[in-house]
Amino acid sequence: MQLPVLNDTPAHAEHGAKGGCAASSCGTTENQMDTLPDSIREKVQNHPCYSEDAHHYFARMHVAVAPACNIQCHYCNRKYDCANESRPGVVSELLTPDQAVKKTMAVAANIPQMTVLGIAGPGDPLANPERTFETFRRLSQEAPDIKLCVSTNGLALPDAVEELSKHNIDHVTITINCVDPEVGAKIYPWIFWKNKRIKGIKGAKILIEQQQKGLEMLIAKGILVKVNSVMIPGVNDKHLAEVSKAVKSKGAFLHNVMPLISEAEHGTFYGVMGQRGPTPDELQDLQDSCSGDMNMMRHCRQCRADAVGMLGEDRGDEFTLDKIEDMEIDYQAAMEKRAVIHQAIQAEMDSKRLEKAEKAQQLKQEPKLTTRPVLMAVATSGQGVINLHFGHAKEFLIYEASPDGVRFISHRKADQYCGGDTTCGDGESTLQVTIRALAGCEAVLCSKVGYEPWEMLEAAGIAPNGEHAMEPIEEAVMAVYKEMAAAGKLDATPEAARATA
Ligand code: CLF
Ligand code: SF4
Repeated sequence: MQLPVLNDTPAHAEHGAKGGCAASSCGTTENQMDTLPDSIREKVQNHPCYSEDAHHYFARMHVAVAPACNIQCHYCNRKYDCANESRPGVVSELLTPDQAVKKTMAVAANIPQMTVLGIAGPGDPLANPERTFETFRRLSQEAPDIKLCVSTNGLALPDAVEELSKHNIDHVTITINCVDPEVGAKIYPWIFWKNKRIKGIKGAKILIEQQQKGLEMLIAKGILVKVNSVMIPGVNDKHLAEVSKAVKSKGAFLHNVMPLISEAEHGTFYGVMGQRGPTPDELQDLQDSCSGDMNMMRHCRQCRADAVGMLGEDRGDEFTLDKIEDMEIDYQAAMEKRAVIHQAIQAEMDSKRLEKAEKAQQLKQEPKLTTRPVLMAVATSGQGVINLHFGHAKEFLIYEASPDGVRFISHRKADQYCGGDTTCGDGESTLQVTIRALAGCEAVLCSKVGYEPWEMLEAAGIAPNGEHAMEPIEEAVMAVYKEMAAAGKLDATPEAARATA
């Protein structure tokens, strides 16, 4: 069966978290998927956030039904969506539960790959329990094939666990930035607790206790927990490895360390105070150091509270309230169609997983290369293959190739070069900005690339490569790596150099 194309406009966009996946740790990888118990595999295999693999195939959507919040984070300006799960500085359209249900069913019928509905704002979903649970209750009855997911700061979590488990919610994200109230007091000026505003260390201590208690209660109920942490240099960066250990020991499934984004124009405390976010290298180093303790998510796009589509793309404009009002949805028929498509995608993923395992076996049989690792950028609109024109990419996935194999590292935003604006402020062309975003990469793999970008990429030391169109990403990256090694373009690793000295 031919899998449907997810979007006829080039996919992907925005959001600057630095990711990184690997054979070792990025969401749930293919290797790990084989070792998971069936009950957990079933929960993660089509969840685009909990499985790095699934995010190439499946989409999610959020409905912004939860306006209020019960704490204050120094990286938040309440004019915008909750920054614990969303990119700071965006405003989502607030929906009633009824509108949210309609919108979800309209999206599910039109984007059959949409498997997960999340509530992640614009405030804290559990600080708005009536609106949040009304939405979940109706969806679990009216659209039972959609997975339900929620993201919370954790303050009200213990009181909500029972209700969450009633609505068949298998996935909960808690944002845990610290397990030490002294660190917490630097992040949270106050919490609103039992009708009082509680400030400083005292407030942070209550928040941490509630988060940890909620985590334990969810695990006891068999609900999968992802922990988000915002990395704030000089505040909690040194502390997050401890957070990772602590949440893993309690049974959290995945840790998603996201970069602080603190633009002054967002008007947050940190933004105004000039608190910087981490550099991509700092973020990756922290993710790598935490990954010894637990699975790390590296493909997060810090979505808006009303995001629709594949991670990194936003198709919200196709589902505005006036548009869904005019849509006639036969959800029973849509569910049948969705089931067939999900099965086909799953079969394709399984067969790719087998192929990949075979290739990895073959690689082990070959004489091991001793060349240094190389970063490559890949243009894809999904399905795990190189299928996007360089000029249509709004983001590139970054992979590292080394003698040990290929691992996903992160994604980088690029302003669309063809069909988009041709200039971005500061007199730089969009193409120049895109090429700058690819700094550190030595090749870019895409389905096609035009003459002008080809020349500019080469001049920037990035080899353009359109020879692997429609090939699986990791295979193509390894093939290019081997070509570079065979052509003598790569130095030996320091270990190999020492061994031959
Ligand atoms: Fe949404 Fe979050 Fe559920 Fe995913 S997003 S509530 S777990 S369905 Fe995903 Fe978006 Fe990152 Fe969130 S990429 S911001 S981790
Ligand atoms: Fe803002 Fe979310 Fe923090 Fe509430 S929990 S203050 S909405 S970032």
